[in-house]
Amino acid sequence: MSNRLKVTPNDLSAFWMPFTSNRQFKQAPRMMVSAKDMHYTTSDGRKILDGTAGLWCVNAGHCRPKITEAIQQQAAELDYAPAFQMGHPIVFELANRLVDIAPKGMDHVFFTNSGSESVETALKMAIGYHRARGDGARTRLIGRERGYHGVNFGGISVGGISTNRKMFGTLLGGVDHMPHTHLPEKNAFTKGVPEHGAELANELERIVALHDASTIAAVIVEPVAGSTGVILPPKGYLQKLREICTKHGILLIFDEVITGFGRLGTPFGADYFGVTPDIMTTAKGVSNGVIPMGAVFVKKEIHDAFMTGPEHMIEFFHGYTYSGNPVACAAALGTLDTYKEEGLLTRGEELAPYWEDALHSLKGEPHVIDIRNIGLIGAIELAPIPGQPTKRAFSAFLKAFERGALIRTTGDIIALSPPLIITKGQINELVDHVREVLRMID
Ligand code: PXG
Ligand code: PLP
Repeated sequence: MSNRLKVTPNDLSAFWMPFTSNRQFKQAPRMMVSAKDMHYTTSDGRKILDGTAGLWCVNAGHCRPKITEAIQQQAAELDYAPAFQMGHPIVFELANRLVDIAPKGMDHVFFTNSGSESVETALKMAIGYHRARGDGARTRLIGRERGYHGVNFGGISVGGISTNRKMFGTLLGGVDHMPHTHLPEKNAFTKGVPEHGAELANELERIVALHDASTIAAVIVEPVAGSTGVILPPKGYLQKLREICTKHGILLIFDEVITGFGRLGTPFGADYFGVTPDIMTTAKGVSNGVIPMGAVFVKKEIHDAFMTGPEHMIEFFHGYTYSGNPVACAAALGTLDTYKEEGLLTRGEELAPYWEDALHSLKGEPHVIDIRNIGLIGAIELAPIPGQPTKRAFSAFLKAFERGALIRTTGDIIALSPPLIITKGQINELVDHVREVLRMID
Protein backbone atom coordinates (compact mmCIF):
# COMPACT_ATOMS: atom_id res chain seq x y z
CA MET A 1 0.00 0.00 0.00
CA SER A 2 1.44 3.39 -0.91
CA ASN A 3 1.74 6.16 1.65
CA ARG A 4 -0.72 8.24 -0.28
CA LEU A 5 -3.41 5.65 0.38
CA LYS A 6 -2.80 5.56 4.12
CA VAL A 7 -3.33 9.26 4.60
CA THR A 8 -6.78 10.45 5.55
CA PRO A 9 -7.25 13.94 4.11
CA ASN A 10 -7.92 16.41 6.91
CA ASP A 11 -9.80 19.00 4.90
CA LEU A 12 -12.85 17.50 3.29
CA SER A 13 -14.54 20.73 2.29
CA ALA A 14 -13.51 21.19 -1.36
CA PHE A 15 -14.95 17.97 -2.71
CA TRP A 16 -18.71 18.26 -3.33
CA MET A 17 -19.69 14.61 -3.06
CA PRO A 18 -22.23 13.04 -5.43
CA PHE A 19 -25.55 11.73 -4.06
CA THR A 20 -24.27 12.21 -0.51
CA SER A 21 -25.40 14.00 2.63
CA ASN A 22 -22.19 16.04 2.46
CA ARG A 23 -22.48 17.76 5.83
CA GLN A 24 -23.23 14.59 7.73
CA PHE A 25 -20.53 12.60 5.95
CA LYS A 26 -17.85 15.18 6.59
CA GLN A 27 -18.57 15.05 10.32
CA ALA A 28 -17.98 11.28 10.38
CA PRO A 29 -16.27 10.21 7.17
CA ARG A 30 -16.20 6.64 5.93
CA MET A 31 -13.04 6.20 3.88
CA MET A 32 -12.03 3.17 1.84
CA VAL A 33 -8.31 2.95 1.14
CA SER A 34 -7.85 -0.42 -0.55
CA ALA A 35 -9.81 -3.42 -1.76
CA LYS A 36 -9.25 -7.04 -2.71
CA ASP A 37 -11.77 -9.56 -4.04
CA MET A 38 -14.81 -9.41 -1.71
CA HIS A 39 -13.48 -6.84 0.76
CA TYR A 40 -12.65 -3.21 1.23
CA THR A 41 -10.20 -1.94 3.83
CA THR A 42 -11.06 1.32 5.59
CA SER A 43 -8.69 4.10 6.63
CA ASP A 44 -8.89 2.79 10.20
CA GLY A 45 -7.74 -0.63 9.01
CA ARG A 46 -11.05 -2.51 9.15
CA LYS A 47 -12.12 -5.09 6.55
CA ILE A 48 -15.56 -4.52 5.07
CA LEU A 49 -17.45 -7.23 3.19
CA ASP A 50 -18.70 -5.74 -0.07
CA GLY A 51 -22.41 -6.53 -0.25
CA THR A 52 -23.05 -4.16 -3.13
CA ALA A 53 -20.22 -4.67 -5.66
CA GLY A 54 -19.30 -1.03 -5.06
CA LEU A 55 -22.31 0.59 -6.72
CA TRP A 56 -23.49 -2.53 -8.57
CA CYS A 57 -20.40 -2.44 -10.77
CA VAL A 58 -17.52 -4.53 -9.40
CA ASN A 59 -19.00 -7.79 -10.66
CA ALA A 60 -15.69 -9.70 -10.77
CA GLY A 61 -14.60 -8.52 -7.32
CA HIS A 62 -11.88 -6.02 -6.47
CA CYS A 63 -8.36 -5.52 -7.82
CA ARG A 64 -8.44 -8.57 -10.07
CA PRO A 65 -4.99 -9.19 -11.60
CA LYS A 66 -6.06 -9.59 -15.26
CA ILE A 67 -7.79 -6.23 -15.20
CA THR A 68 -5.00 -4.44 -13.33
CA GLU A 69 -2.33 -5.78 -15.68
CA ALA A 70 -4.32 -4.95 -18.80
CA ILE A 71 -4.71 -1.35 -17.64
CA GLN A 72 -1.04 -0.99 -16.70
CA GLN A 73 0.15 -2.31 -20.04
CA GLN A 74 -2.26 -0.25 -22.08
CA ALA A 75 -1.47 2.98 -20.22
CA ALA A 76 2.21 2.46 -21.02
CA GLU A 77 1.61 1.58 -24.69
CA LEU A 78 -1.19 3.78 -26.06
CA ASP A 79 -2.68 6.08 -23.45
CA TYR A 80 -5.16 7.97 -25.58
CA ALA A 81 -6.03 8.30 -29.23
CA PRO A 82 -8.62 10.67 -30.73
CA ALA A 83 -12.00 8.99 -30.82
CA PHE A 84 -13.39 10.85 -33.83
CA GLN A 85 -12.23 9.92 -37.36
CA MET A 86 -9.47 7.75 -35.80
CA GLY A 87 -9.30 4.30 -34.30
CA HIS A 88 -7.08 1.90 -32.41
CA PRO A 89 -7.20 -1.88 -32.58
CA ILE A 90 -8.51 -2.78 -29.15
CA VAL A 91 -11.68 -0.75 -29.39
CA PHE A 92 -12.67 -2.86 -32.41
CA GLU A 93 -11.61 -6.03 -30.63
CA LEU A 94 -13.69 -5.09 -27.60
CA ALA A 95 -16.77 -4.34 -29.71
CA ASN A 96 -16.46 -7.78 -31.34
CA ARG A 97 -16.04 -9.49 -27.98
CA LEU A 98 -19.10 -7.72 -26.60
CA VAL A 99 -21.23 -8.59 -29.62
CA ASP A 100 -20.19 -12.23 -29.12
CA ILE A 101 -21.83 -12.34 -25.68
CA ALA A 102 -24.77 -10.03 -26.47
CA PRO A 103 -28.30 -11.27 -27.16
CA LYS A 104 -28.63 -12.51 -30.72
CA GLY A 105 -29.10 -9.71 -33.22
CA MET A 106 -27.54 -6.96 -31.10
CA ASP A 107 -24.50 -6.66 -33.29
CA HIS A 108 -23.23 -3.09 -33.05
CA VAL A 109 -21.78 -1.26 -30.06
CA PHE A 110 -21.37 2.46 -29.32
CA PHE A 111 -19.04 3.38 -26.44
CA THR A 112 -19.71 5.95 -23.72
CA ASN A 113 -18.23 6.60 -20.28
CA SER A 114 -21.14 5.90 -17.95
CA GLY A 115 -24.67 4.60 -17.70
CA SER A 116 -26.03 8.14 -17.88
CA GLU A 117 -24.21 8.73 -21.16
CA SER A 118 -25.38 5.37 -22.49
CA VAL A 119 -28.96 6.45 -21.83
CA GLU A 120 -28.57 9.81 -23.60
CA THR A 121 -26.94 7.98 -26.50
CA ALA A 122 -29.75 5.43 -26.75
CA LEU A 123 -32.50 8.08 -26.66
CA LYS A 124 -30.78 10.07 -29.42
CA MET A 125 -30.26 6.93 -31.48
CA ALA A 126 -33.96 6.09 -31.21
CA ILE A 127 -35.16 9.50 -32.34
CA GLY A 128 -32.46 9.72 -35.02
CA TYR A 129 -33.33 6.26 -36.31
CA HIS A 130 -36.94 7.16 -37.00
CA ARG A 131 -35.93 10.40 -38.65
CA ALA A 132 -33.34 8.68 -40.82
CA ARG A 133 -36.11 6.42 -42.07
CA GLY A 134 -38.35 9.37 -42.92
CA ASP A 135 -40.52 8.91 -39.82
CA GLY A 136 -39.41 12.14 -38.14
CA ALA A 137 -42.66 12.69 -36.20
CA ARG A 138 -41.68 9.87 -33.85
CA THR A 139 -40.01 11.91 -31.14
CA ARG A 140 -41.84 11.03 -27.94
CA LEU A 141 -40.10 8.96 -25.28
CA ILE A 142 -41.92 6.78 -22.78
CA GLY A 143 -40.33 5.89 -19.46
CA ARG A 144 -41.77 4.52 -16.25
CA GLU A 145 -42.53 5.76 -12.75
CA ARG A 146 -39.65 5.01 -10.36
CA GLY A 147 -37.33 4.33 -13.30
CA TYR A 148 -33.67 5.34 -12.95
CA HIS A 149 -31.82 6.19 -16.12
CA GLY A 150 -28.93 8.21 -14.78
CA VAL A 151 -28.76 11.90 -14.02
CA ASN A 152 -28.42 13.72 -17.32
CA PHE A 153 -31.38 15.64 -18.74
CA GLY A 154 -32.69 12.91 -21.03
CA GLY A 155 -32.29 10.31 -18.33
CA ILE A 156 -34.09 12.26 -15.60
CA SER A 157 -36.84 13.16 -18.08
CA VAL A 158 -37.67 9.53 -18.87
CA GLY A 159 -36.76 8.54 -15.31
CA GLY A 160 -39.40 8.47 -12.61
CA ILE A 161 -37.72 9.29 -9.32
CA SER A 162 -39.16 12.61 -8.21
CA THR A 163 -36.24 13.70 -6.03
CA ASN A 164 -33.97 13.42 -9.07
CA ARG A 165 -36.33 15.55 -11.20
CA LYS A 166 -38.12 18.16 -9.17
CA MET A 167 -35.23 20.61 -8.69
CA PHE A 168 -34.30 20.80 -12.35
CA GLY A 169 -36.97 22.62 -14.27
CA THR A 170 -39.09 21.45 -17.14
CA LEU A 171 -36.82 18.70 -18.45
CA LEU A 172 -37.38 17.25 -21.94
CA GLY A 173 -40.77 17.78 -23.53
CA GLY A 174 -42.73 14.97 -25.16
CA VAL A 175 -42.14 12.43 -22.42
CA ASP A 176 -44.75 10.23 -20.74
CA HIS A 177 -44.51 7.54 -18.07
CA MET A 178 -46.01 4.11 -17.53
CA PRO A 179 -46.85 3.03 -13.97
CA HIS A 180 -44.23 1.14 -11.99
CA THR A 181 -44.81 -2.53 -11.17
CA HIS A 182 -44.29 -2.52 -7.40
CA LEU A 183 -47.42 -4.13 -5.89
CA PRO A 184 -46.52 -5.03 -2.29
CA GLU A 185 -50.12 -5.75 -1.27
CA LYS A 186 -50.21 -8.59 -3.80
CA ASN A 187 -46.59 -9.64 -4.22
CA ALA A 188 -44.86 -9.14 -0.83
CA PHE A 189 -42.29 -11.82 0.04
CA THR A 190 -42.45 -13.37 -3.43
CA LYS A 191 -39.35 -15.39 -4.26
CA GLY A 192 -38.12 -14.32 -7.68
CA VAL A 193 -40.38 -12.82 -10.32
CA PRO A 194 -43.84 -11.88 -8.96
CA GLU A 195 -47.08 -13.43 -10.21
CA HIS A 196 -49.24 -10.32 -10.23
CA GLY A 197 -49.06 -7.23 -12.40
CA ALA A 198 -48.36 -8.26 -16.00
CA GLU A 199 -51.50 -6.36 -16.99
CA LEU A 200 -49.69 -3.12 -16.12
CA ALA A 201 -47.99 -3.45 -19.50
CA ASN A 202 -51.37 -2.64 -21.05
CA GLU A 203 -50.95 0.90 -19.70
CA LEU A 204 -48.58 1.34 -22.63
CA GLU A 205 -51.52 0.74 -24.97
CA ARG A 206 -53.38 3.59 -23.22
CA ILE A 207 -50.42 5.92 -23.67
CA VAL A 208 -50.14 4.92 -27.32
CA ALA A 209 -53.85 5.57 -27.80
CA LEU A 210 -53.46 9.02 -26.24
CA HIS A 211 -50.46 10.23 -28.23
CA ASP A 212 -50.81 8.00 -31.31
CA ALA A 213 -48.07 5.52 -32.15
CA SER A 214 -46.88 7.72 -35.01
CA THR A 215 -45.48 10.23 -32.46
CA ILE A 216 -43.64 7.75 -30.24
CA ALA A 217 -39.97 6.90 -30.78
CA ALA A 218 -39.14 4.57 -27.92
CA VAL A 219 -40.02 3.03 -24.58
CA ILE A 220 -37.22 2.73 -22.04
CA VAL A 221 -37.33 0.47 -18.98
CA GLU A 222 -34.93 -1.32 -16.69
CA PRO A 223 -35.66 -5.07 -16.95
CA VAL A 224 -35.23 -5.09 -13.16
CA ALA A 225 -35.31 -1.62 -11.62
CA GLY A 226 -32.36 -1.37 -9.23
CA SER A 227 -31.70 2.11 -8.01
CA THR A 228 -35.27 2.82 -6.96
CA GLY A 229 -35.13 -0.09 -4.50
CA VAL A 230 -35.33 -3.24 -6.62
CA ILE A 231 -38.63 -3.61 -8.48
CA LEU A 232 -39.10 -6.83 -10.42
CA PRO A 233 -41.07 -7.25 -13.61
CA PRO A 234 -44.20 -9.37 -13.06
CA LYS A 235 -44.29 -12.66 -14.94
CA GLY A 236 -45.03 -11.95 -18.63
CA TYR A 237 -44.79 -8.14 -18.27
CA LEU A 238 -41.67 -7.59 -20.37
CA GLN A 239 -42.96 -9.94 -23.08
CA LYS A 240 -46.12 -7.82 -23.27
CA LEU A 241 -44.16 -4.58 -23.54
CA ARG A 242 -42.16 -6.16 -26.37
CA GLU A 243 -45.34 -7.17 -28.22
CA ILE A 244 -46.92 -3.76 -27.88
CA CYS A 245 -43.76 -1.96 -29.05
CA THR A 246 -43.38 -4.26 -32.04
CA LYS A 247 -47.03 -3.88 -32.98
CA HIS A 248 -46.73 -0.07 -33.04
CA GLY A 249 -43.25 0.32 -34.54
CA ILE A 250 -41.90 1.72 -31.25
CA LEU A 251 -38.32 0.88 -30.25
CA LEU A 252 -37.85 -0.92 -26.95
CA ILE A 253 -34.79 0.14 -24.96
CA PHE A 254 -33.66 -2.00 -22.05
CA ASP A 255 -31.52 -0.07 -19.61
CA GLU A 256 -29.22 -2.88 -18.49
CA VAL A 257 -26.72 -0.75 -16.59
CA ILE A 258 -27.35 -2.93 -13.51
CA THR A 259 -28.75 -6.13 -15.04
CA GLY A 260 -25.96 -6.42 -17.63
CA PHE A 261 -22.89 -8.61 -17.15
CA GLY A 262 -24.10 -11.48 -15.05
CA ARG A 263 -26.12 -9.83 -12.29
CA LEU A 264 -29.16 -12.06 -12.92
CA GLY A 265 -27.14 -15.22 -13.62
CA THR A 266 -27.26 -14.69 -17.39
CA PRO A 267 -25.04 -12.36 -19.40
CA PHE A 268 -27.88 -9.81 -19.77
CA GLY A 269 -31.39 -9.32 -18.43
CA ALA A 270 -32.63 -9.80 -22.00
CA ASP A 271 -31.30 -13.37 -21.81
CA TYR A 272 -32.88 -14.00 -18.43
CA PHE A 273 -36.34 -12.91 -19.56
CA GLY A 274 -36.06 -14.15 -23.14
CA VAL A 275 -37.00 -10.73 -24.48
CA THR A 276 -34.72 -8.92 -26.91
CA PRO A 277 -34.91 -5.14 -26.97
CA ASP A 278 -33.93 -2.98 -29.95
CA ILE A 279 -31.34 -1.02 -28.00
CA MET A 280 -29.61 -2.00 -24.77
CA THR A 281 -27.69 0.41 -22.54
CA THR A 282 -24.90 -0.87 -20.31
CA ALA A 283 -22.03 0.46 -18.17
CA LYS A 284 -20.74 -0.58 -14.72
CA GLY A 285 -19.92 -4.30 -15.16
CA VAL A 286 -18.57 -3.77 -18.68
CA SER A 287 -15.27 -2.64 -17.13
CA ASN A 288 -15.85 -3.97 -13.61
CA GLY A 289 -16.21 -0.35 -12.50
CA VAL A 290 -12.44 0.07 -12.63
CA ILE A 291 -12.23 2.58 -15.48
CA PRO A 292 -15.41 4.45 -16.40
CA MET A 293 -17.04 2.96 -19.47
CA GLY A 294 -20.47 2.41 -20.97
CA ALA A 295 -21.62 0.52 -24.05
CA VAL A 296 -24.84 0.81 -26.04
CA PHE A 297 -25.81 -2.28 -28.04
CA VAL A 298 -28.06 -1.91 -31.10
CA LYS A 299 -29.67 -4.12 -33.63
CA LYS A 300 -28.25 -4.10 -37.15
CA GLU A 301 -31.41 -2.56 -38.57
CA ILE A 302 -31.01 0.52 -36.38
CA HIS A 303 -27.32 0.92 -37.11
CA ASP A 304 -27.88 0.41 -40.83
CA ALA A 305 -30.63 3.03 -40.98
CA PHE A 306 -27.93 5.63 -40.27
CA MET A 307 -25.52 4.28 -42.90
CA THR A 308 -27.01 6.22 -45.79
CA GLY A 309 -26.03 9.43 -47.57
CA PRO A 310 -22.60 10.28 -48.96
CA GLU A 311 -19.84 8.11 -47.49
CA HIS A 312 -17.67 11.06 -46.48
CA MET A 313 -20.42 12.33 -44.20
CA ILE A 314 -20.56 11.60 -40.45
CA GLU A 315 -23.59 9.37 -39.97
CA PHE A 316 -24.39 9.99 -36.29
CA PHE A 317 -23.53 13.40 -34.87
CA HIS A 318 -22.81 12.09 -31.42
CA GLY A 319 -19.82 10.86 -29.42
CA TYR A 320 -17.64 11.59 -26.42
CA THR A 321 -13.97 12.58 -26.21
CA TYR A 322 -13.44 9.35 -24.30
CA SER A 323 -15.69 7.01 -26.33
CA GLY A 324 -13.65 3.81 -26.50
CA ASN A 325 -10.71 5.24 -24.56
CA PRO A 326 -7.86 2.70 -24.95
CA VAL A 327 -7.25 2.22 -21.23
CA ALA A 328 -10.97 1.74 -20.60
CA CYS A 329 -11.06 -0.79 -23.46
CA ALA A 330 -8.14 -2.67 -21.90
CA ALA A 331 -9.96 -2.73 -18.57
CA ALA A 332 -13.05 -4.09 -20.31
CA LEU A 333 -11.08 -6.79 -22.13
CA GLY A 334 -9.41 -7.81 -18.86
CA THR A 335 -12.87 -7.88 -17.30
CA LEU A 336 -14.35 -10.06 -20.05
CA ASP A 337 -11.37 -12.42 -19.75
CA THR A 338 -11.94 -12.70 -16.00
CA TYR A 339 -15.68 -13.29 -16.46
CA LYS A 340 -14.93 -16.00 -19.01
CA GLU A 341 -12.24 -17.83 -17.07
CA GLU A 342 -14.32 -17.93 -13.92
CA GLY A 343 -17.72 -18.43 -15.55
CA LEU A 344 -18.99 -15.33 -13.76
CA LEU A 345 -21.64 -14.30 -16.28
CA THR A 346 -23.62 -17.41 -15.36
CA ARG A 347 -22.38 -18.06 -11.82
CA GLY A 348 -25.36 -16.20 -10.39
CA GLU A 349 -27.67 -18.88 -11.74
CA GLU A 350 -26.07 -21.54 -9.53
CA LEU A 351 -25.95 -19.30 -6.49
CA ALA A 352 -29.42 -17.76 -6.87
CA PRO A 353 -31.36 -20.46 -4.95
CA TYR A 354 -28.92 -20.26 -2.03
CA TRP A 355 -29.05 -16.47 -2.14
CA GLU A 356 -32.85 -16.56 -2.21
CA ASP A 357 -33.13 -18.83 0.84
CA ALA A 358 -30.58 -16.81 2.78
CA LEU A 359 -32.40 -13.54 2.11
CA HIS A 360 -35.84 -14.88 2.84
CA SER A 361 -34.58 -16.19 6.21
CA LEU A 362 -34.86 -12.52 7.24
CA LYS A 363 -38.67 -12.71 7.09
CA GLY A 364 -40.01 -12.06 10.57
CA GLU A 365 -37.02 -9.96 11.67
CA PRO A 366 -37.89 -6.51 13.10
CA HIS A 367 -39.20 -3.88 10.64
CA VAL A 368 -39.14 -6.17 7.57
CA ILE A 369 -42.25 -5.66 5.39
CA ASP A 370 -41.05 -7.25 2.13
CA ILE A 371 -38.15 -9.25 0.72
CA ARG A 372 -37.47 -9.44 -3.02
CA ASN A 373 -34.80 -11.31 -4.95
CA ILE A 374 -33.67 -12.23 -8.45
CA GLY A 375 -30.29 -13.52 -9.62
CA LEU A 376 -27.76 -12.01 -7.21
CA ILE A 377 -29.95 -9.04 -6.32
CA GLY A 378 -31.81 -8.78 -3.05
CA ALA A 379 -33.99 -6.15 -1.40
CA ILE A 380 -35.24 -5.98 2.16
CA GLU A 381 -37.90 -3.36 2.59
CA LEU A 382 -38.35 -1.87 6.06
CA ALA A 383 -41.34 -0.11 7.53
CA PRO A 384 -40.38 3.58 7.70
CA ILE A 385 -40.17 5.35 11.05
CA PRO A 386 -43.41 7.39 11.08
CA GLY A 387 -42.69 10.91 9.83
CA GLN A 388 -39.03 10.13 9.17
CA PRO A 389 -38.76 8.22 5.90
CA THR A 390 -35.30 6.82 4.97
CA LYS A 391 -33.95 7.20 8.51
CA ARG A 392 -34.41 3.59 9.58
CA ALA A 393 -32.69 2.11 6.54
CA PHE A 394 -29.89 4.66 6.73
CA SER A 395 -29.20 3.71 10.35
CA ALA A 396 -29.06 0.09 9.19
CA PHE A 397 -26.46 1.14 6.62
CA LEU A 398 -24.38 2.91 9.27
CA LYS A 399 -24.60 0.03 11.74
CA ALA A 400 -23.70 -2.52 9.04
CA PHE A 401 -20.68 -0.48 8.08
CA GLU A 402 -19.57 -0.35 11.73
CA ARG A 403 -19.92 -4.14 11.89
CA GLY A 404 -17.97 -4.71 8.68
CA ALA A 405 -20.49 -5.00 5.83
CA LEU A 406 -21.26 -2.62 3.01
CA ILE A 407 -24.96 -2.54 2.16
CA ARG A 408 -26.86 0.04 0.10
CA THR A 409 -30.07 1.79 1.01
CA THR A 410 -32.61 3.69 -1.05
CA GLY A 411 -35.55 5.12 0.82
CA ASP A 412 -36.30 2.47 3.45
CA ILE A 413 -35.10 -0.37 1.27
CA ILE A 414 -31.85 -2.26 1.77
CA ALA A 415 -30.48 -3.38 -1.62
CA LEU A 416 -27.85 -6.09 -1.88
CA SER A 417 -25.89 -6.94 -5.03
CA PRO A 418 -22.56 -8.56 -4.12
CA PRO A 419 -19.71 -9.28 -6.51
CA LEU A 420 -20.47 -12.43 -8.51
CA ILE A 421 -17.51 -14.19 -6.86
CA ILE A 422 -19.23 -14.29 -3.46
CA THR A 423 -19.08 -17.66 -1.67
CA LYS A 424 -21.94 -19.33 0.19
CA GLY A 425 -20.13 -18.64 3.46
CA GLN A 426 -19.92 -14.95 2.58
CA ILE A 427 -23.63 -14.91 1.68
CA ASN A 428 -24.37 -16.21 5.19
CA GLU A 429 -22.03 -13.64 6.68
CA LEU A 430 -23.69 -10.79 4.77
CA VAL A 431 -27.22 -11.86 5.65
CA ASP A 432 -26.23 -12.39 9.31
CA HIS A 433 -24.85 -8.85 9.44
CA VAL A 434 -28.20 -7.59 8.15
CA ARG A 435 -30.09 -9.77 10.67
CA GLU A 436 -28.04 -8.46 13.59
CA VAL A 437 -28.41 -4.88 12.40
CA LEU A 438 -32.19 -5.20 12.10
CA ARG A 439 -32.29 -6.40 15.71
CA MET A 440 -30.19 -3.43 16.83
CA ILE A 441 -31.84 -0.45 15.16
CA ASP A 442 -34.93 1.46 16.30
N1 PXG B 1 -29.31 3.38 -15.80
C1 PXG B 1 -29.49 2.52 -14.78
C2 PXG B 1 -30.53 1.45 -14.91
C3 PXG B 1 -28.70 2.61 -13.62
O1 PXG B 1 -28.88 1.75 -12.61
C4 PXG B 1 -27.57 4.49 -14.64
C5 PXG B 1 -28.39 4.35 -15.75
C6 PXG B 1 -26.57 5.58 -14.62
O2 PXG B 1 -25.27 5.09 -14.65
P1 PXG B 1 -24.05 6.05 -14.20
O3 PXG B 1 -22.86 5.26 -14.59
O4 PXG B 1 -24.17 7.33 -14.96
O5 PXG B 1 -24.19 6.23 -12.71
C7 PXG B 1 -27.71 3.61 -13.56
C8 PXG B 1 -26.82 3.76 -12.36
C9 PXG B 1 -27.86 2.59 -6.41
C10 PXG B 1 -27.11 3.18 -7.56
O6 PXG B 1 -27.48 2.77 -5.29
C11 PXG B 1 -27.50 2.88 -8.84
C12 PXG B 1 -26.83 3.47 -9.92
C13 PXG B 1 -25.78 4.34 -9.69
C14 PXG B 1 -25.38 4.63 -8.41
C15 PXG B 1 -26.05 4.04 -7.32
O7 PXG B 1 -28.84 1.87 -6.61
N2 PXG B 1 -27.28 3.17 -11.17
N1 PLP C 1 -17.40 21.20 -23.14
C1 PLP C 1 -16.41 21.69 -23.91
C2 PLP C 1 -16.04 23.17 -23.82
C3 PLP C 1 -15.73 20.83 -24.82
O1 PLP C 1 -14.77 21.30 -25.62
C4 PLP C 1 -16.10 19.44 -24.85
C5 PLP C 1 -15.41 18.49 -25.72
O2 PLP C 1 -14.59 18.83 -26.57
C6 PLP C 1 -17.13 19.00 -24.03
C7 PLP C 1 -17.76 19.89 -23.17
C8 PLP C 1 -17.58 17.56 -24.05
O3 PLP C 1 -16.66 16.74 -23.41
P1 PLP C 1 -16.71 15.15 -23.57
O4 PLP C 1 -16.45 14.86 -25.03
O5 PLP C 1 -15.61 14.66 -22.67
O6 PLP C 1 -18.09 14.69 -23.14
